Amino acid sequence: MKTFYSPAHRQHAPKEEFEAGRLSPAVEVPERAERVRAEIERRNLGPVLPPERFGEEPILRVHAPAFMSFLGTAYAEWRKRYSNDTADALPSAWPARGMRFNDSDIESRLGSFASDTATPIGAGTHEAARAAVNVILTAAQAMQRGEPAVFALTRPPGHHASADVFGGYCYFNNVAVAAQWLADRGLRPAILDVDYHHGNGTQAIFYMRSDVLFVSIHADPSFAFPHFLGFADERGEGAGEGFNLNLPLRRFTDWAAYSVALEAALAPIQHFSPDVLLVSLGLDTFEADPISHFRLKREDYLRMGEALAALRRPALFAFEGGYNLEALGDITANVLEGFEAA
Ligand code: SP5
Ligand code: ZN
Repeated sequence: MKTFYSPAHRQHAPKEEFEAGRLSPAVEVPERAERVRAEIERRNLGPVLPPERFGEEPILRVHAPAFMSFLGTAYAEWRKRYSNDTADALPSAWPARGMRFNDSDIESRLGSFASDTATPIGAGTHEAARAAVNVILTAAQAMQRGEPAVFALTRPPGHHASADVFGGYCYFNNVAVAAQWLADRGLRPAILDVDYHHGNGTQAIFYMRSDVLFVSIHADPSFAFPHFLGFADERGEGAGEGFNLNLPLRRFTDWAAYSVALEAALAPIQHFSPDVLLVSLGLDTFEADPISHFRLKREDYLRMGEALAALRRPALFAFEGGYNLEALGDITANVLEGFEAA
């Protein structure tokens, strides 16, 4: 299987996130993608290839122009405002209920476009996020040209970003941009999101649409991030009704329960009959993930890959979350290898 990868991701190297009442070391760090690339090379899973450049246009098919330009200039504006401070940009105030929309300065723009305090914008964040989009679009192009399966080693991740909101370590929604790019070329995409956290951004982008199916298996938002979306009664709206499926699971879910949910997720995908399956591949369902609470073991990821292969559809795997640096390469490669072996 071909892997698409750009070293530009390293320019996004957040040091800290504000979480659980304190600044703590960032978990969404460059080493994540480097570990995965190293394991893919070690196992000889296939060539690791650089992305092509696709420009802004495919991003603007999904993201709002004001959001796009905000991400392009946010760090420079932040530096100008706090010239002696080298800290990454983080919001500290939001337009909550009863307040007015305002985007007249960098603080109000950060509050207007951000959903949390864990997604810093640093000097290289925009460049890295753009490279991740180029990585996944190059992978999508390979699918369009007939590749049966590809891996887009996207970092930063994307599934928490909506048309005009960044958060959850995500800036541009890589998978949504790729799905739209494929749909624009007459292909029928379905998205399966297996990250521990609900893919709220992806869901929001396609919620009113029947041309892109979105299915997500994740920790129940009644106790897990993103807290405000991802419940089972969210089934799509208008033309999109019935084209959104959420399968929230309890704390400490193991493979026995997870695999039942996975089969339940695959049935509607089979019925939708997509030309391409995009997998938002989060690996934070691992038993020793530092921020999550499922209990999948290393070998379970081989089974996951095999289960996905049973769909007999072309598949684009896109890297999302997963924070256990020591296991990340192994469990990611297990999914890809399980898929190829089946
Ligand atoms: C792409 C992705 O996986 N984003 C996840 C963002 C989750 N951010 C908040 C997680 C809160 C977890 N709290 C655990 C306490 C450990 N300090
Ligand atoms: Zn996650």
